[in-house]
Amino acid sequence: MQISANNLSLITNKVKNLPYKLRRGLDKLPLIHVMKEQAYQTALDYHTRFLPQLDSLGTSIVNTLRQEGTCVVPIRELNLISTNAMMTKAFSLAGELDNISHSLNQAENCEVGFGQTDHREFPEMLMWALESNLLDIVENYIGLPVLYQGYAMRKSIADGQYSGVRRWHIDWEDRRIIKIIIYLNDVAAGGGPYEYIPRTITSKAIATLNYYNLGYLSDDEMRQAVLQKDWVACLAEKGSVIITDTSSVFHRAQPPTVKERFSITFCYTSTSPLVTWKIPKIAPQQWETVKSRLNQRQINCLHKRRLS
Ligand SMILES: O=C(O)CCC(=O)C(=O)O
Ligand SMILES: [Fe+2]
Repeated sequence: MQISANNLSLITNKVKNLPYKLRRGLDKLPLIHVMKEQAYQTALDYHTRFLPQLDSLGTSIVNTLRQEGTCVVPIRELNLISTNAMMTKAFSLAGELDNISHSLNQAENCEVGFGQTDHREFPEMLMWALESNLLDIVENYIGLPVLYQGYAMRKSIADGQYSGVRRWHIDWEDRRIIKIIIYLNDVAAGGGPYEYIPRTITSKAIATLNYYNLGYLSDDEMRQAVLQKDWVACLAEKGSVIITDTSSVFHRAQPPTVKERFSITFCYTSTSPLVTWKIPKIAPQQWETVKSRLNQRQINCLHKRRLS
């Protein structure tokens, strides 16, 4: 069945103001699902001709993401000019996080981040997240124009508690997502590494577990579908960058037991994601200076659009 762009945008317009849960329910209806998939495939095919050329590092990262779902590189290898400025800011924010008091033994307090009102987007983060060479990699993997959703800083308390993103799950912000997690301290065993299950094994596990409710799974539940030897913990040094598609691999932040973990996560999706992060925007005066240093493609990465 062929669906015209007009039909689709009429329908998406009508449903876009519905609450998430209802919308997700509607998306699962066979007709709507087929229409959305067709529009998505058409958009992917159309955009192929506009994909930027990659150098050998970019090609190898995208290939690893397609096969494995995750790859780890030292940040200096990305060769981005704004890395120093971004990392300096990230370490200073990590210092601020370290001063936020938390009470142990409360599940909701085991991951400490900034509240929505504490921080605006910072120029250092924005300039790094929008560097052309990085966007080239993200766009080639996502296959569509990219939306930069924002970043989140986290301090993961070493209390061994299993809650929230410390349990196995798959993200559903979009059909393809790129999360870039940068470790701000060395992460060894017991230090709460990012842990994932490679892509092909994840696909089989989704079928075995009938995982279509997008909830969190315990280690015992995961063991029923995937041998523990196939769980990959990203143990890596400070300044390591984990590039991962969290919509294609089961993953979690392993609960730290020995040492806390500080990290910053940048998130990218297509410009028509299923979920948009509610994150603080950059201050208007700062935006004026940042804007003059960005090209149109970089500015476009800050705006949502419809697929059709
Ligand atoms: O930070 C991590 O190790 C993973 C957290 C997570 O689930 C996510 O960022 O989607
Ligand atoms: Fe996640």
